Amino acid sequence: MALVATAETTRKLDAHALRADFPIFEQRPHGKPLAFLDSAASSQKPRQVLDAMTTFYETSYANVHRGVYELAERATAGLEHARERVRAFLNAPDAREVIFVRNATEGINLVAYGWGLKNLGPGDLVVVTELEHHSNFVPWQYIAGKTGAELRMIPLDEHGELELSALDAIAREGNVKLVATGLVSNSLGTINPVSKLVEWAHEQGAIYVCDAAQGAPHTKIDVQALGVDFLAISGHKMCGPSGASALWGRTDLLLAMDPFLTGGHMINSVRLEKTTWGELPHKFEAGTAPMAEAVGLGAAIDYLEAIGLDAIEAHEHELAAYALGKLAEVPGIQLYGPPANRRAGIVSFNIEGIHPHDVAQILDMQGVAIRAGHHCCQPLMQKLGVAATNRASFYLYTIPEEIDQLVEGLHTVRKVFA
Ligand code: 7TS
Repeated sequence: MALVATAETTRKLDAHALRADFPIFEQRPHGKPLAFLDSAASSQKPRQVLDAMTTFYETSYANVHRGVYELAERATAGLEHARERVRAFLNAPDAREVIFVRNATEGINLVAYGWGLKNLGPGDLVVVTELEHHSNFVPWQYIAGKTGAELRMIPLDEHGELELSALDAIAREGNVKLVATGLVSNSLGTINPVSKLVEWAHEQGAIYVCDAAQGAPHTKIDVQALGVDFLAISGHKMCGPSGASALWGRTDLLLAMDPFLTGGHMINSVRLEKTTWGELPHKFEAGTAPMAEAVGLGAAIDYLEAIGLDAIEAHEHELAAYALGKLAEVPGIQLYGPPANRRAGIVSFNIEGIHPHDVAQILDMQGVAIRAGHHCCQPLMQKLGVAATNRASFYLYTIPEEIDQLVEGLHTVRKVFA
């Protein structure tokens, strides 16, 4: 098949060639080529990332920030180089604003506890959307409950896009203190108008928290251009290893916040009467850092930037358009979410009369890995009126043949259940 090149695209990636970087594709599950269509849950890792981590373990491993010996200094330099790579990736003003966390969930919880507990109270509103992943919903619901603040949801329209006309009515209901939304929906692929949301949040005197777990792998992020106050990324969804992600926050906000986790490394001085907190970013990095993992994340950023985020984004749009077109030909299919040009490489669907788990299980026998369930988006599932969907998600190494394999697999699923 031929993919349609978008007019704006300057660089085009060669997914067939890039696959050679990913050892996982060497295997043949159930004797079939692996069609890995679950990158939104976690991406595969290129050899470049695995090698960077192995080299770090083999040549530069020691605990960071503590030793005066050369090895510890080299390990510290590795970690701090990775921090600088994340800073540049997000165009953050200062590397001290980049805090290493285990995952995006921890980054969002850090803000919920560190900022929310201190700044929210009765009469305040925390605004999220019906699209949110539980990681950007439950922490806010929980902290609102603890502080007496209330949660409000920006509703979705029939395309699965935010109904911004609802914002004024929300503002009339109370004191909007915090707005937290995703950049890209993990279920529908919807790309949210973050700049508009930031502008509205700031007009209300609120801060804006961006869950960029799905946005960062897909599109170039510039925290200064977006104007966000906090932004969480998920390293394992953008070719990095599990265990190292980052939260970026504005210096003034981070300085005024309470720490999230306390203990070793995050202190300035510890006395019987009182402990004082360390400088940024250490105040928020209690305990031993995910050192090798952070080095892996830095290598993942090198890898993504060498390909080009613009090329990755264009590739995903092409795949989404191709998949939506091919899937629409499957009888009894219900597709969810916006048109291809307004979504990332994520497609959710249901096949009439067949439970998503049955669909996914039969597809597995054909080498096709997709996800079935609520995708940690139960409020969205409620809105769609379903308990679960099937979800295929794409990344820089996804090739159209994998989508063909999915569509063929779905015809088999229908035969089995006929
Ligand atoms: N936010 C969004 C939008 C996500 O998609 C996810 C994970 C998270 C936050 C949490 O990220 P983590 O780094 O804490 O793991 N999404 C999914 C998914 O769609 N299927 O499995 C995990």
